[in-house]
Amino acid sequence: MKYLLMLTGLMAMPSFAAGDLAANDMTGVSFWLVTAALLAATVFFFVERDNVSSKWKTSLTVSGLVTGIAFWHYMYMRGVWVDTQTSPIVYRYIDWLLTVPLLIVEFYLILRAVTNVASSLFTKLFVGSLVMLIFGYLGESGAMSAMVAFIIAMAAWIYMIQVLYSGEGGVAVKQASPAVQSAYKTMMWIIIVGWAVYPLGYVMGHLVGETNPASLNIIYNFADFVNKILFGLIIWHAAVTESRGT
Ligand SMILES: *C/C=C(C)/C=C/C=C(C)/C=C/C1=C(C)CCCC1(C)C
Repeated sequence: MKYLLMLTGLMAMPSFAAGDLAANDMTGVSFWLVTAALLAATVFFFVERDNVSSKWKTSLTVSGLVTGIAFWHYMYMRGVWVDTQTSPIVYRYIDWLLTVPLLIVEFYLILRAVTNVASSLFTKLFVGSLVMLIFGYLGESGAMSAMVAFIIAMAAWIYMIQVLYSGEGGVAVKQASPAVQSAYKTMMWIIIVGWAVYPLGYVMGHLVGETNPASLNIIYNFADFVNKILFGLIIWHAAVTESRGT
């Protein structure tokens, strides 16, 4: 209940966009849709903590924090978009800087719930994600060549996949319960296929022809929907299934 009150407070905040959303502005519409979905997901994850066993509660909290932090930034990002039709690069990367490490914590929690994991796994993923995001920002803000930044960020992302797939992560999960194993597999898909949508957005926005903020942002918004909300729902599903079984 207290969470609902908190969120109602958030919704009472003043409007963040000065202008109005145009009906033919599909990128703007996608900002609006994802903003609302992030708020709904945040309420859902916090309320659902009551329906899972104690070892899953932190995972749902982290999912709720990810969507909550993103909701906050989307309130500003959609305002920037509607007012200026340019990419809200700074808000976007501040959001990612907070939410990507939290998503990595989520991986770590899932593994730790079932087996001993080396904390070096977390460190490697954390460092990989920092390199990926820092170079993404440098490339998008024009501080360095968009192509060179892209190649370095791609290398960091591939390194993270390799750590999870063949490193500590892949080994540890073999001893886990079926529900955790399937959650982990789905999460691997999220990191490989779901996260691949971001570099696709970068390519469409920066590397083919003129800079194209409309394509870039509609793709990033879709990616956030998949990787923050869907990802959380997968964990929620595993948590509910496992909690019933015990
Ligand atoms: C909630 C936000 C998430 C999960 C953001 C993830 C972002 C990425 C996986 C970004 C990756 C990038 C590359 C792999 C290369 C080009 C630059 C980036 C930063 C878009």
